[in-house]
Amino acid sequence: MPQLKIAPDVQDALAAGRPVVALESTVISHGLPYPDNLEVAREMEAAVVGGGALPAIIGILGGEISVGLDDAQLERLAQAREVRKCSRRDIPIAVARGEDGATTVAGTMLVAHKAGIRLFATGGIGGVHRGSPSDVSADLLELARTPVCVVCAGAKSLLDLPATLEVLETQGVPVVGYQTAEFPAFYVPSSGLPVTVRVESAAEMATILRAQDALGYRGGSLVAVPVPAADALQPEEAEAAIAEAIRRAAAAGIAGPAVTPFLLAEIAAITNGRSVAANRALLLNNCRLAAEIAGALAG
Ligand code: PSU
Ligand code: MN
Repeated sequence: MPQLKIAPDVQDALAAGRPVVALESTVISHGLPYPDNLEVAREMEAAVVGGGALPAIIGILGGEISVGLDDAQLERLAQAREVRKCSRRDIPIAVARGEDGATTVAGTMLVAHKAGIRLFATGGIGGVHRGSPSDVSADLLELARTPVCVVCAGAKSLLDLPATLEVLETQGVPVVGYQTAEFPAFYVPSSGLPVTVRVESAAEMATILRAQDALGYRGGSLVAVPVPAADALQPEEAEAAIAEAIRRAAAAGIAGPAVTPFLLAEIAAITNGRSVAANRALLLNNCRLAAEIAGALAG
C-alpha cells in the first residue's frame, strides 16, 4: 500500500499512545444526503472528542489515502461528485487513478490498521443481502482478518440478519452487545437475535480487546450498540419502509455496491427523514462509546 497521509494531530496522538477513533467516509458520501452529511460528519468528530479521543476520518483524495481530513477535503467527499465507494478491492484502483474515494467499513478498517488505529465508529455494517445470499459484504471478511474493533448499531433488516450473524460466527468474529443481549437492527434497538456476549461498560470491552491482543489474535471484533430510544423508529415503520425500498430497488434494477446507497435514500424519503434522524443519533452515540473504549484501552 502506498504511503498513508496521516494528519499531524493524528500522528502526534498515535505516537504518544493517546486514544484515536477512525471514522469512515462512505457513510458521509453515500450514506447520508448532502448537506446534512457534512453537519453529521462534524458532529461525529465532536462526539469522539466529547468521549475523550481524537477523530480521524479516513478517505482518499486525488489518489492519496488520508487519515484525518481537513474541512475542504471533508466538503469534497460530502458533495460526493465522482467519489468511488471503496471497499478493500477498490482502494488500489482509486490510488492508481488518482481518484477521490470514500472508504466503507472494510476499506476503513484496512487503512485504520495500517495507521495503527484500534477503534473505529460507524453506523451500520454491510452483511448478507436479503434475497440475494451471494451478495455478502466484504465488511464481514475484513472483520475476520483485520484487528480493528468496530462500534456500530448492528445492521439493517434490509440485510438477512441471521445469515449475517452466521457468517460472523464462521469467520471467528465476536459480536459484543453493549448493554444488550440482542443484536440491534440499526433503526430499531433489537432484532431478537442473540449476540456472542454482553458487556456493560467501555472498560469491560477494553478487557476483551486486551485479551485479543495478548493472544496475538489477528481478527477484529464488533461492538453492537442499540440506537438511542428517543430517535429509534417503530419496528413496523422500519420494516414497511425497508420492504418498500427493496421493492423499488428491484423495480429499478439496482445491483451491487449501488444497492445500499439506493435503499438508504429511498428509506429516508419514505420515512420523511425520520430514518436520517435515527441514523444521526446512533452515529453520535457510537462515536462517543468508541472514544470511551479507546480511552479505556489507552489508560
Ligand atoms: N450501512 C449504513 N450506511 C452506510 C453503509 C452501510 O447504514 O453508509 C455503508 C458502509 O460504508 C458499509 C457499506 O461498509 O455501506 C457496505 O456496502 P456493501 O454492502 O456494498 O459492502
Ligand atoms: Mn455487496
